[in-house]
Order: sequence, then C-alpha cells, then structure tokens
Amino acid sequence: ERKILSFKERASLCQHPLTKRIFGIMEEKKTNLCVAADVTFCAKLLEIAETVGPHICVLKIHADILEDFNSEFPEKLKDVAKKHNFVIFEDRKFADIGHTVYMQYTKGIHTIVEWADIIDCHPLPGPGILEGLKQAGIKKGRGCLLIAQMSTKGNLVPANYPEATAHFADHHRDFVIGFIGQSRLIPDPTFINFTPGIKLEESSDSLGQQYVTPQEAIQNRGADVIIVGRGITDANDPQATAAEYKKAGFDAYSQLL
Ligand code: 5FU
Repeated sequence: ERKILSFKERASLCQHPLTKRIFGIMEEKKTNLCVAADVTFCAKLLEIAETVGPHICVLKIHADILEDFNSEFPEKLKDVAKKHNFVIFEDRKFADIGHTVYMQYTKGIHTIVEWADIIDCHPLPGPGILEGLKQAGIKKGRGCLLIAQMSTKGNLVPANYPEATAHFADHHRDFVIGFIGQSRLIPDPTFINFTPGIKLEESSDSLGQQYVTPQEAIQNRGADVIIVGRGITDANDPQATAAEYKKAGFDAYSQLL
C-alpha cells in the first residue's frame, strides 16, 4: 500500500514556485538531504558547499556566525548553489515584531533577502512577523518556514502550538512554504516538512540537542527533508558521509512509495 505522494507529484500540486522548485530538485537529484554548514569562516563554508553540493537539495547556514562575512560571500555561495542546483536557507529564526524583522531581513551587513531563498521564523509574535517579512520577501520569490517544534531537550513549545502554527501557514500560503519540526503537522502535501536533529545513530550533544535517525524521521515522523549538521561536517570524509545520509534519507522515502 502506497503511503505518500512522490516528490514529483507534490511538485505538480504546489502553487508556490519555490516549493515547486525544491520538490523538483529532490526528485531530480534523488535527495531529501539538507546540510547545516555551521562553520565560522566563509572559505570553509564554500568548501563544504562544493563538497556536499551534489548530494543536497538545500544548504542551511547561519550567516551571523561567520567571522569574515563580506559582501562578496553571498555571490560566491549563489554560484556554488547554481552549479550544484541546491537552494540556500538562512536559519535566522526571526522572532520579533514585524517592523524589526523587516529590517533584520533587508538591512545590516547580511541583507539576507538578497541571497537566501529560504528563511524561517518563530510564529510566536503573531501574524505581524510574517507581514513584515513578506513585504520584502514575496517580490523576490522567497519562502519562509515556520518553526513549529524544536529538537532540543526541555523546549517550551506547548502541545497546541503546532496546530496554531499550521493554521497560520494556511493563511500565508503566498510566503510560507513549510515547517521545521519533529513531526508532520498537517497532511497537506504542498508544505515541506524539515526535521533537524538527525544522525545515523540516535544520540545527543552536551547542550540539549537530541538526534533521531533519518529512517525514524522520515518513516515515523513524516519528515520530507532531513537537516544534518555535525553528523556530516565533523566526519572524516564529509563527501562520503553526505552520500551516506543522502542514501539513507532517500531509501527511507522510497520505501514509503
Ligand atoms: F529549529 C531547529 C531545531 O529545532 N533544532 C536544530 O538543531 C534548528 N536546528 C538547527 O539545525 C541548528 O541551528 C543547527 O544549525 C542544525 C543542527 O545541527 P547538528 O550539528 O546536526 O546538531
């Protein structure tokens, strides 16, 4: 019995061009892997992007941890993204009032809206946060993920929060392309579900991070895209390890078809 729609079928159902594009990349490159490149120098980040590029659909970064961030860096990253056909996700986790997030998205040294295909925000402040981000993002074809749940031990996300988040997404389909969470919120196949906290073996770190396997995330919790950071970036051979995660993720998905 078939449990899910294929990425190709989901691409054809999507209204948002960015969602369509991401499902298209996932189908074409046979990958549901997003690498979190959490490093502190631009050259290292670009090296990781080149190395794992062929194996990923999305590269997630935290621009604010780069010690030598400069205006040439986004152009270089965009070139690598174009070459290997992946999209760029700035995991800024906006969480303020609409007016402030608009400025954080468009101003400062990072000018995130100019280069990040995907951003994310906490829905906690209410609709104003999306209205603020949208003012800058929509005209550039950008998309936003809503953080519905967190992977960390003892997090304060209340049980009914994911439901309210799904409702929120439904009202902002022109900008919200999916969710970040530990389980699928709603069956709607036009939203993409990203799950962080992934390693090939279940474990945790010393600062509250908790990991589940690609198979558990995809087959039991409804993840579409798995986010893997240190499991790949700290490996002896990040390229081979990315290929391994890609295979684990895509096999887990394929078994549901
Ligand atoms: F929203 C979340 C969350 O709930 N957990 C996370 O770990 C985001 N993350 C991000 O995923 C976090 O900021 C890291 O960039 C990444 C996980 O990295 P790891 O090295 O695989 O633990």
